[in-house]
Amino acid sequence: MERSLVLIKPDAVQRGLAGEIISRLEKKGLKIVAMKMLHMDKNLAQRHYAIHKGKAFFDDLVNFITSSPVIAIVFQGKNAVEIIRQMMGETDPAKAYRGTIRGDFGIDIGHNLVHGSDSLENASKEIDLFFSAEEIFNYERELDTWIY
Ligand code: IDP
Ligand code: MG
Repeated sequence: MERSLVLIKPDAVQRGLAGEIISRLEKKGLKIVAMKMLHMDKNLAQRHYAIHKGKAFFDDLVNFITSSPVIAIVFQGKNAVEIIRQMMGETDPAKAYRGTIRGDFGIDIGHNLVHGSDSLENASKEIDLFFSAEEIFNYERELDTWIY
């Protein structure tokens, strides 16, 4: 089963949208296997967004993601990476379809509420940045036999 790292970003936590976002992903059938609240420091932010270093928005992005606590979650499920990207919607909420998290709740690209890994390779790297092996749970859910 695939795993993906989701961050409920500072704007979503501040706006009281954490429950709504987690609920959407849970109701889809994805399983939470790790979760924590943390205030990201600059070092973690720069490592998490290393691929964007040098871009015009990099400093704003690091300042934003470290401005207030986030909730980090590992979701597990078949095609979890792609399903979560679809449910998040386009990076720019103005272009994101209604029915997606960003399309329903966001307006500005700098305040797009949620992060989700964009590939299996990056998911693995990002999960390792936020969680130790002991913080990720292996458990069975009875309802998985009704999802798969
Ligand atoms: P993603 O979050 O949809 O994967 P990325 O291109 O990986 O989008 O960009 C990472 C984050 O950087 C975005 O979620 C957004 O918060 C921010 N970002 C991306 N492009 C811009 C921009 O042009 N202006 C301001 N912020 C941006
Ligand atoms: Mg990305």
